[in-house]
Amino acid sequence: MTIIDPLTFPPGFLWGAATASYQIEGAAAEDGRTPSIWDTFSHTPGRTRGGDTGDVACDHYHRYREDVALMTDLGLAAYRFSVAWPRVQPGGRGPMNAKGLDFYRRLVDELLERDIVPWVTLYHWDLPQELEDAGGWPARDTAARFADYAAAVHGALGDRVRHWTTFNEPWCSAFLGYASGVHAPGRQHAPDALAAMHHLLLGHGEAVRAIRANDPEAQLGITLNLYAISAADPAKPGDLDAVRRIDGLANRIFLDPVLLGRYPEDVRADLAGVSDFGFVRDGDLETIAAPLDLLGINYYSRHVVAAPDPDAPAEPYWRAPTSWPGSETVRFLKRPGYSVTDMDWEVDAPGLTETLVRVARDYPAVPLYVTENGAAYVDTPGTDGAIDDQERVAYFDAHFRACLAAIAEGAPLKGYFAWSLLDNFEWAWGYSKRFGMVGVDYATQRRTVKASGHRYREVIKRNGLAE
Ligand code: IFM
Repeated sequence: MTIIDPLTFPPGFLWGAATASYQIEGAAAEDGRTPSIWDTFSHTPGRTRGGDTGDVACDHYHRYREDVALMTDLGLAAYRFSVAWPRVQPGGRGPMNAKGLDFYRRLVDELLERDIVPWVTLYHWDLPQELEDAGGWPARDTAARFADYAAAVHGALGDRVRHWTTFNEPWCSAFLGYASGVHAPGRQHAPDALAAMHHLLLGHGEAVRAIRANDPEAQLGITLNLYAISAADPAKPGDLDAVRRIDGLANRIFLDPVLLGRYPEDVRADLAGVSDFGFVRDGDLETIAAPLDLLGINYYSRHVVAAPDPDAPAEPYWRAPTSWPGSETVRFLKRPGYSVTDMDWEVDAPGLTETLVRVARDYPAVPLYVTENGAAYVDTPGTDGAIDDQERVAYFDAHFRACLAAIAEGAPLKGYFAWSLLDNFEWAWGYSKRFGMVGVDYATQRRTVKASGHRYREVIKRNGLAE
């Protein structure tokens, strides 16, 4: 009888770390790169904490060799990074920029030389500004532009890159970008946010189709930011309805079209006052539901929600209410006794198990990868420069256990990517939030592996936990 050690991951489990172009690359105006919506947004006074921009970030564009060496030092088997669209196709249409593509060619070569699997995300939020000026994601044409760009990047790198993610967290691009406006391009128009959502998904489906036509063996997927959602009081029907609404708007509105080929009817009904979904054309959902080889799940926290209660006004919550068109009345609650990260997100590792098991249960079978998971904490280097980030060590440890529990329950989880390899530009929060397993001193660009990075190396080496 085979005894499966409950602390060991299945053989071949893929251990990696993730980053994104605008958050680390810098070199914002080099070698032909043109502005993205995040350049414009971050250079607009008042949009980011302290006016921070990604102009320099971690200077990864120039230091990628050093960073890949760090990956080897950590023992990473895979590295998930994104391609900056305006670097490789300035303006978002027309000819490709050889110098921009060369950067990613060099990066991929460096990874392969070190036996690290390159995993490309085609879109992690840096839409070329010219495409935003032409209507952005609320405009249908942007989906076609994305598919062209995706096919061209695949054409350049597809001989060496086998794993492709079309979009990272389209919820953020649509709802934070076009509804609450806390992300680029900073628009606040709920109907446009829904049109953006649909066109992001359409772009996904069209890109999958285009890449598949040229490369039937490519591993193709999308990454969604999914949440565990629970009721403040499961005995209250109003709270349960709040769960249904937020699960609909956070999870099912993306999972259902991608994996089932339809938008959830109840969510469409919740959104009836916002949009008639007139942007959906015949055949779109078939395109969006193109068969996938994998699903990426980014998990950070749980939402605890309740029905409206005029006598118990909710704490202000940064994602509510404007990021949730159709759910303005739902209260997002903090639970006493739960620790929070520096993002003020509750730490809830069992929510990761719940999320993985739920996707495996409710949707057609597809290999799952945690493509992001991690935590921001305030790191204070010791006098010797060491960064002893024990809170992050504990966060990761709890989430590794959550992955093991999901696998034990039958979820087809094949890999895990820590967010993030490096401290980086945390969008509207600028450099004030640190997510890295490797610390970055932005004044000197010195990298320091934190205690969490050292622990990750041990976990990868053991393919599991010691105790
Ligand atoms: O930094 C982001 C990343 O770009 C997308 N997922 C969530 C991370 C932490 O907020």
